[in-house]
Amino acid sequence: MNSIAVQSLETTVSEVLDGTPFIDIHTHLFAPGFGKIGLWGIDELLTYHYLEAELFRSSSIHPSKYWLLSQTQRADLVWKTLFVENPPVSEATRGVVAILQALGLDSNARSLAPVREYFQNQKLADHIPRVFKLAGISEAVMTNDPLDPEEAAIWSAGVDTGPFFRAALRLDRIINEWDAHWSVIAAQGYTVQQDCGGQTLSEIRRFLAAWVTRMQPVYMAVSLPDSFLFPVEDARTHLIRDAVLPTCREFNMPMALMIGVRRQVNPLLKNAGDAVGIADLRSLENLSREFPDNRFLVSVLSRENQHELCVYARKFFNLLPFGCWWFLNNPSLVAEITRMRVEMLGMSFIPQHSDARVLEQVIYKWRSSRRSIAPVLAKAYELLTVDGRAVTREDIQGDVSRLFRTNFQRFLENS
Ligand code: FIX
Ligand code: ZN
Repeated sequence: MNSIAVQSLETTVSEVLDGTPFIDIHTHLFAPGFGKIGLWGIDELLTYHYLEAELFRSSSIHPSKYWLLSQTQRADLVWKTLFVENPPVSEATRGVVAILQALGLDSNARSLAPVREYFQNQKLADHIPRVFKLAGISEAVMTNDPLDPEEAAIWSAGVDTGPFFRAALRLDRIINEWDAHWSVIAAQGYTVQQDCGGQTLSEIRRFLAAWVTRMQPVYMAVSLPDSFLFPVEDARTHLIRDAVLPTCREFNMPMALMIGVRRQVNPLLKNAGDAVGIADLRSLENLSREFPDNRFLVSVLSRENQHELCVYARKFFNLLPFGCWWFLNNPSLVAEITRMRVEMLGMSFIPQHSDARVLEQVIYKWRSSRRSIAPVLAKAYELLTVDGRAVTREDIQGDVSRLFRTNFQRFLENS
């Protein structure tokens, strides 16, 4: 048995992480067939809401003035403020530098002209596999909203998601904004009512089944506020309990719950205007216990909720924690959360997803996650070795494949 010496563990772990293509289980990317709703290229990278949030802290421009600029002008201002006038040390700004370096561009350049020229010369059909290879991912799960008029039209017209993308049926508008959207569903010929009465719930099951057939999603998903409680006497509880979860069971698919976002605490910042809050995870306890035949992929946004999530995962095997979502996707927190999960759950979780909104972001988000997770796994193997059990490369490969591929695949298949 070729056991790994303690001093070689981190190198071996890094090699195995780099050599294993991951499945990116949650992104906001789109297959080429979706046209311009799929974002890529330097102007999209620079006007990413993470960078816009940082821009408003380092520039005197008021958001209302910023939104009046063209996207090119906005990108120029972000570049000037966060990359030229200030060193790009934050996770999100450094990410852009890492992308330029990975694509062989001059990441020290101060002018955007050569970078824009590079992207203008890219063909998406060649660019996507190159970017996925650089990111070390084999496929990405999209976020697909059946009530987004532009996207829905593309699905209705028929679209091939291709080899690199899988669909996920995202239900925020239905579950969180029922009062604003029930009439849109009614207009599509479903007998639904605002009060969820009558045939509403069976009609929503029919609506969901139609979209499952059309999209072939790998899971259904919803983001939920920090104030989310289940069960309570509201439309959200009815829709989840009597429409979404039964349909998930019917099609044998998990439901992803992303809990803890406070939407639009500062609407002036648009996508950058969302925040985080500590959620009462007893809702998760109730869901996991009351629906043992449903499977829940769960990510929580608040740092303070991470430990509880691990404890609930130890109580309910139909609950699979995933990712260091959004404001947690920073090296210090990825290391902290991953260490806690290894200590409490072994390898029975999914450490990360990219949440990429712009194609090339998968490059830095996965480079950064690999860099943060390698020492955490190596430390776990070091402690195991010191405590008397030798670790082999096969052990490490098995665990890494499990963390970034088979835990997800098996949870989808309920196997
Ligand atoms: O709800 C979500 O899927 C969030 O990831 C997004 O709303 C958020 O804007 C984001 O891009 C986070 O990284
Ligand atoms: Zn997301």
